[in-house]
Amino acid sequence: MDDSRISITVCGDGGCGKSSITLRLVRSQWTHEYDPTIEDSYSVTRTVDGQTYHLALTDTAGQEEYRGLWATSNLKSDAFLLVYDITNAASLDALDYFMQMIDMETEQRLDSGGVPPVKIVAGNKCDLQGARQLKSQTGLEWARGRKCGFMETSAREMVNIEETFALLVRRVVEARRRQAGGYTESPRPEAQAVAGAPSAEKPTKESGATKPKNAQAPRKRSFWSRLKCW
Ligand SMILES: Nc1nc2c(ncn2[C@@H]2O[C@H](COP(=O)(O)OP(=O)(O)OP(=O)(O)O)[C@@H](O)[C@H]2O)c(=O)[nH]1
Ligand SMILES: [Mg+2]
Repeated sequence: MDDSRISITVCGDGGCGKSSITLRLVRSQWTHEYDPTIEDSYSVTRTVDGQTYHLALTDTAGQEEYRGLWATSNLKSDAFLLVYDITNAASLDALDYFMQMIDMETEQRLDSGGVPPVKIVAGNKCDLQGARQLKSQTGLEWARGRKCGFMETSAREMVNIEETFALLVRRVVEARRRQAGGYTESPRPEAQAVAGAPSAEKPTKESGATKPKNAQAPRKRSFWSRLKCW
């Protein structure tokens, strides 16, 4: 196995921002327009903790009418980014559909001694604070309960995009190491959740905060100090 290759499938409800997140990472591109995806693939290289990784990203269909076209090969990914829209409560419920498929895949891999897939939940559109329907705490608890990491992101304002993918990479590296060391049990929820998680909803305005390109947030910084929401 080539350890530098990591496949990531981006999934979630229609319109939650999967393509916007993916295009931000791949091309630093942003558009207000909404063009529902059927399926798009991208390759991108990133250096995380001094190691270069080749990421193969699959941006999948969220709209229900296109979900039937979901390739079963998407489930073979090393990692899943499960995206919801913080301004649309139904988009978090919609993640149950994807989570069920991923859980079945996880069981199969554990049964066959494979590496279980890494799962990170992203609450996107965190720039739209006035329209927020889901507290960060709600998303975090949803993610923790399902053994997923958690981030809030904004594709529009480029908040936590690089950080989310760096987290995915680190978790895949950890999962592979764990499996190589003979520990095949599913990772503990607390090990999968983001360190320094919030104890309560809090205002997150950080005016004048700038994020260096390709910034890798140091792990000791708190979740909230890395979460720059307007
Ligand atoms: N304000 C704001 N709008 C966003 C953000 N991310 C995406 N959008 C907008 O939300 C709409 C849908 O975004 P897409 O990225 O196409 O959504 P998608 O999840 O790929 O949708 P499907 O391909 O149908 O599954 C577009 O109009 C985007 O401009 C964000 O972080 N903030
Ligand atoms: Mg899309």
